[in-house]
Amino acid sequence: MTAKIFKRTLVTSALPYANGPLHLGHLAGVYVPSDIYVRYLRQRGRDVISVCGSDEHGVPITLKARNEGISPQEVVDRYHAINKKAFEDFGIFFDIYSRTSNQVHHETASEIFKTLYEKGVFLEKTSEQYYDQEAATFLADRYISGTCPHCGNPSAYGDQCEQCGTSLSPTDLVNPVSTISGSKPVLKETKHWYLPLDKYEPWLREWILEEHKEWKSNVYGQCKSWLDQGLHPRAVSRDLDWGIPVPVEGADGKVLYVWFDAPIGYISATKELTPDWELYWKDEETRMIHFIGKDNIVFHCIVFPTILKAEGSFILPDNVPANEFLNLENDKISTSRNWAVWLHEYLEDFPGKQDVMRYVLCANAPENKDNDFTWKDFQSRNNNELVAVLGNFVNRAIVLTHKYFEGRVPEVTGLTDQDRATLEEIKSIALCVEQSLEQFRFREAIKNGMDLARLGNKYLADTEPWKLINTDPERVKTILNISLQICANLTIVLDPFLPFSMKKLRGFLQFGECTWDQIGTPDLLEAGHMLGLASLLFEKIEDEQIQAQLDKLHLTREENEEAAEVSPQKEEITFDDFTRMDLRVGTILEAEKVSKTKKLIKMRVELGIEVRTIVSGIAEYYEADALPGRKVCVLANLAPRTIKGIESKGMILLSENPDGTLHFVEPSGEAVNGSEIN
Ligand code: B3M
Ligand code: ZN
Repeated sequence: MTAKIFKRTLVTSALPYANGPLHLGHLAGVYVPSDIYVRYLRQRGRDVISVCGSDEHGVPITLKARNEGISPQEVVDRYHAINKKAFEDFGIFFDIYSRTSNQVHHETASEIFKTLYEKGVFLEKTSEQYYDQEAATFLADRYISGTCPHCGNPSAYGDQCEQCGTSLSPTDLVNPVSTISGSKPVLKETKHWYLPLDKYEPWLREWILEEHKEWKSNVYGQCKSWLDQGLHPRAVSRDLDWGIPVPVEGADGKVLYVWFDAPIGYISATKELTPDWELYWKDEETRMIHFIGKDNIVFHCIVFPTILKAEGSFILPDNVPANEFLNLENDKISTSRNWAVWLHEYLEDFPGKQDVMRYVLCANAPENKDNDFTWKDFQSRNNNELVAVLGNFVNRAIVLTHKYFEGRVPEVTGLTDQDRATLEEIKSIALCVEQSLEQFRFREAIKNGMDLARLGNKYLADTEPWKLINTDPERVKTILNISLQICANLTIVLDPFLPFSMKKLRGFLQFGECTWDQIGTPDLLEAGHMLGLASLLFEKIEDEQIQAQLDKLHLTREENEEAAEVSPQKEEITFDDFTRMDLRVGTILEAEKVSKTKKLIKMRVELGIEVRTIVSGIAEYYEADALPGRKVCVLANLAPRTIKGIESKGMILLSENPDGTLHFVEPSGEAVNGSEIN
């Protein structure tokens, strides 16, 4: 592969659906890497723009609106604002954060659809789809639920079973139900436009499998597997009332499929940003890079490129560095189960610590396989790496300079071999960072970047200026000069990763912004330059703070489990089945713990008809002594069972509390022994 030289770069980051807030998984997979990459290119002085925005169409938005009883527009207005702010707060920089409900986007997407339509690219097909007669609407896949034919999950969706992960089509479901009205949907004919991906398959094979062998293996592999399975025409319109109307005759009530219009959102955003947008979209010397998560690979590598190719005037992505997923404390991140760390909540709990999270997410990015975020790892990376390595080095260099030289950068009085080697090392570290970033290896890049701080720490530990100051102050001047040069270089090398902290560090050093080319140049900080005052660059994170986060998650888990434990209704029974049960009021006469058991209490219960022995597993909830005299409900005609050698005749009814403890179902105070319960 000959490396092509590009004049400019267009970076796109997946447009998040404006139907909910952003969490750590979003940042780790897409936005931290894209932001690092863009900041790095800028520092190198490259012509680069970065576009993103809200994806405001599609069923996820309409579902949210329906759930909350508000309009789709209200949903997208709310989350567009929230998500835009979350990105800003985390220092995720975009030249534009647009939205697909904008006029310019509607026009752009319509135009592209029309161009393809007029070129005769689409197939028009009539097919049968589920229709909800009560709600008078066709049902998007997500609006149909039913039993999964593979695993029997009774609440699978028309597009996917979340229990076994199989992707489904609505007609696969057993007993489909409309989630809008609860009624049984009927099949009805409807016309749609299809993108004939199959026709583009030979071209896609050549373009991806031959010309882009350099793509990340997870991306290349997924594309290859799609292509090997064979592509099929894909509908690019939907029967829905939210979205961009299909811009041709006879398409009433139909909108563009969200995955047709959303990637075009990158084009619309660029248009909105600059009148020169065509330079970024139509010039072969532009390099386009899509940052996405793995669930978006097929759309960015196969569907969107096919649309662009069919249109004919646009460039194609040069690389699609998709990441895998981030899990949270060994469990899949899930919005519906609230198993997530929300960006805004993180910043409330850790104000000013954006860089810590950026660092951890990058160092632990799910680059080639799914990865796990844990709060323990977060704490130890902060304490052992950011505080102990980076913060510690910077602090020592600056504090010692204040102490020995009144805060002025001392001059170099002569270089030893170690000094020279250390200075040389700065450039080679930067080169490693560069190479990793150019190959989208962000984990490796941040590790390499931190090597510069490790270099500084080692240099100080080896040279021990605090010992030399009394015997050889001239030598100390050189040592601190070199240490401060390392600090200055850090502000450049780590800036793409830790923009907030490097800004702070520049403040400590009274040092301006530099370009990547300046890394390793002599005397970045000139002798005599006055430093500013330093405070701590990073603070230790205490066990209690981590415990609080874990507690919060555990509370969520407990709540989920409780919700999940409301067990589904059992199989239907007849009235006769019910009347076969002899339920009666009784009074406990005696009670004693069954020896050598933890849970069992043996009771004598007056049932009106007779006195019964009943054994029940309630010792964790009741003291035997407190039981005589209590009224209980008893299933009297349950077949006798022998428990720990005691024959138990009947069962006392208990109800379960949310915490799992059991309590007597109590009859009213006036009920007498033997009264029937119906
Ligand atoms: N909104 C899906 C997602 O957030 C979608 C990405 C669009 S990128 C053009 O996963
Ligand atoms: Zn299933």
